[in-house]
Amino acid sequence: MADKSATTPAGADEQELTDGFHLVIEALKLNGLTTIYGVPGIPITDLGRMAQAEGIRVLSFRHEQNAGYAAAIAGYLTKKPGVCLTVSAPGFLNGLTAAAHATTNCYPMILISGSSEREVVDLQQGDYEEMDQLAVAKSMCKAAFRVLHAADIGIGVARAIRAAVSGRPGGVYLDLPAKLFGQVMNAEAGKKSLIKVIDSAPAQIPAPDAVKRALDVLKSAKRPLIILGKGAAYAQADDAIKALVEKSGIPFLPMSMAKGLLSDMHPQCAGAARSNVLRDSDVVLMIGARLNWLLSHGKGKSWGEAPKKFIQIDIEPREMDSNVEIAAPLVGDIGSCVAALLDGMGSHWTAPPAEWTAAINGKRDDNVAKMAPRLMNNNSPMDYHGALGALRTVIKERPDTILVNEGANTLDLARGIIDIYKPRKRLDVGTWGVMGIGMGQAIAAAVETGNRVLAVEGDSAFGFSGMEVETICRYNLPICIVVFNNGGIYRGTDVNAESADPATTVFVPGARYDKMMEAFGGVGVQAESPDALKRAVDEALSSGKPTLINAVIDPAAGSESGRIGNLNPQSVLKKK
Ligand code: ADP
Ligand code: TPW
Ligand code: MG
Repeated sequence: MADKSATTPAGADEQELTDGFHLVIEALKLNGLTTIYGVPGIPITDLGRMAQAEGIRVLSFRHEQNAGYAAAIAGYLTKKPGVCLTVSAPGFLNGLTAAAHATTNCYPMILISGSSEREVVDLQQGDYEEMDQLAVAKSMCKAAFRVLHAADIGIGVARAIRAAVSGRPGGVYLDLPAKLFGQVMNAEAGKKSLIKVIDSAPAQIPAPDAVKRALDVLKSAKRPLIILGKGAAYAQADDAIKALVEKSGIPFLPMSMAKGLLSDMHPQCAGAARSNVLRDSDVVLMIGARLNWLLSHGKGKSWGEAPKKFIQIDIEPREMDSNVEIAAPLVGDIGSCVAALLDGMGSHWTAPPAEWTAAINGKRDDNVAKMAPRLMNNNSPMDYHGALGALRTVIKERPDTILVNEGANTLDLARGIIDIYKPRKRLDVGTWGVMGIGMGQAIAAAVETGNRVLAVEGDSAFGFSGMEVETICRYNLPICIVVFNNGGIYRGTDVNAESADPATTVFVPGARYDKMMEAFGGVGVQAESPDALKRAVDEALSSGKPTLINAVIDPAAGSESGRIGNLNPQSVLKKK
C-alpha cells in the first residue's frame, strides 16, 4: 500500500489509499508474473524499484532490445507472458523490436512502456520523449492497449495477458502514461479492480471430423513424415507427442528449436536425412511448424516431384493453406489435437512400409558416418567442424544445458552438428533469423530455468548484444559464451580494393572478446584448439561462473550467409 501521509489528497484522510504504481505491481503478481526484464528511466524508475521491493525479480539490462528478447524467450520457455519494461519513445522503440519478434515467433510477451503526457503528445507540443506509442505498436504487435485510469489497470493487465497467451501467442503492448502511476484511489476499491485471469489459454479441441480426415490421410501414406516445429516445443505436450511419434512409427524431422523435443538420438529421428525426407515423403504431418521460408514454403525443388499431402496441426486457423493446400487441417491446441489423433489410431495402427524407414535410416547413418571424422579434427586455428565437434560432446555429456545459438555459419553448422537430447534446450534466431537475440535469451534461460546456459555466438552476432556481459556478471548467471571469432560476418578474409576502408564484412583481426568478460569480473579464456575449447567450456559449466571463451576460428573457414547464400539477390554488374 502507498504511504498514506505522502499521497493523501485533501478530504480523504480516513481512507486507505493505493496508487497506479502499486496497482500495476499487484496486477502482475496476482497473475503470477514475477519477473520483469527492462531498463529504468522516466517514468518507470520507481515502478522497477517498487516492484523489486514487492518481491518481483527485476532484471535491469543495458539495452531494451536485449531485455525484450529475454522477455520473449521467457514466454516461450514458461507459457506465461514474459514482461519487458521500458521508458518512453526511444526505450519503447528499442523494446518494440523484441515485441515484433515475439509476435513473429508466436512467443507470449508483454511490452509495458511508460509514455509521455497524452494531452501534450496528441497536440504534438514536444513533450519529453514524445511519441504516439500506441499507434506505432499496433502494427507490430498481436494487440495493443492503453490504460488512462488507475481503476482500469487490472483490466489492462488482464487483457494484455489473455491476448499474449491465448490462441496463437504473440507480443502485446501495454501503454502506461506517466500520470497514471501517481493516480490515487481507495485501496479496497483498487484491490477489487484487479483481475486474476482464469484459464488464460483455453484448450481448443479439434472437431471430430477433422481428426478423422487427418487419420484417413495419414493411413493412406506410403512414405509419411512428421515435422515438429517450435510450436510443438512451446506447447509442452512432450509425452503425448512422443507417444504419437512412437505409436505411428513415422520418421520425424525437428525444426531448429524443436530439436530435443524427442532426442536427436531417437531411432525415428530423420534430422540427418533432411533433404531426403522432404523430397521423397508423400504425406507430411506438421505439428506446430509453419510452411514458411524455413521449409521453402512447402514447394519447389527441395520438396521433390512426388505429389504431397499435408496434415497440419495449428491453433491458428488462418495458417492453413497459407502456402500450399492443406489436405487435412487440424485446428486446435497441440496437446488436444495429438491426444485426439492418438485416440483415433486405436490399437491396430500399421507402421509405415519398412522400405521407407529403412531407406531413411540408411541415409541418416551414412551422413552421420561421413561427418564424424571432420568433427574430430583438432586443427588450430579451428574450423567450424572441429570447434563444434568439441561442443557437441559437451552437450552430450551435459544434456540439461540450454544452448543459445546465433550467427550465420556458427548457427547453421551448430544446428546440424550439436545434438539436443531434451525439450526446449535449443534457443536460436527463430523465424526472422535475427542477430542479437543471444545475450537476452541466455540471461532469460538462466533466470527462468536455473539451468546452465551455453551461448554459441558468431563474432558478429555476439556484437549485437555484447554489452550484456556486464548484466551477466552483475547477476552472476551461470552462462558460458563461446564467440566463434573468424574476424567477420561469414568470413574474415574480404578485402576492399578501392579505398583504405576495410571490407564491409570484416572486423578487427585477432580481437580478444574474452577481455570484455574480464572487464566486469567474469572469466575470459582464449581457446585456439578444439581440445582447449572443450576444457574451457567444461570448466565454465562446472563452476557456473560467467565465462566468455574467444574461440579462434580460421577466417577463411565460413561461407557467405552460411547455408542460405541462395537468398542473396544478384547484380549483373557485380564485380568478380
Ligand atoms: P518453426 O519455426 O519451428 O517451424 P513456427 O514458429 O513456424 O515453427 O510455427 C509454430 C506454429 O505453432 C505457429 O503456427 C503457431 O500458431 C503454432 N502454435 C503455437 N503454440 C501452439 C499450441 N499450443 N497449439 C497449437 N499450435 C500452436
Ligand atoms: C538484426 C544479417 C545475418 S548473419 C549475420 C548478419 C549480420 C552475422 C554473421 O556473422 P557471424 O557468424 O555472426 O560472425 P559467422 O560464423 O558466419 O561468421 N541484422 C540483423 N539480423 C540479421 N540477420 C542481419 C543483420 C546477418
Ligand atoms: Mg563471424
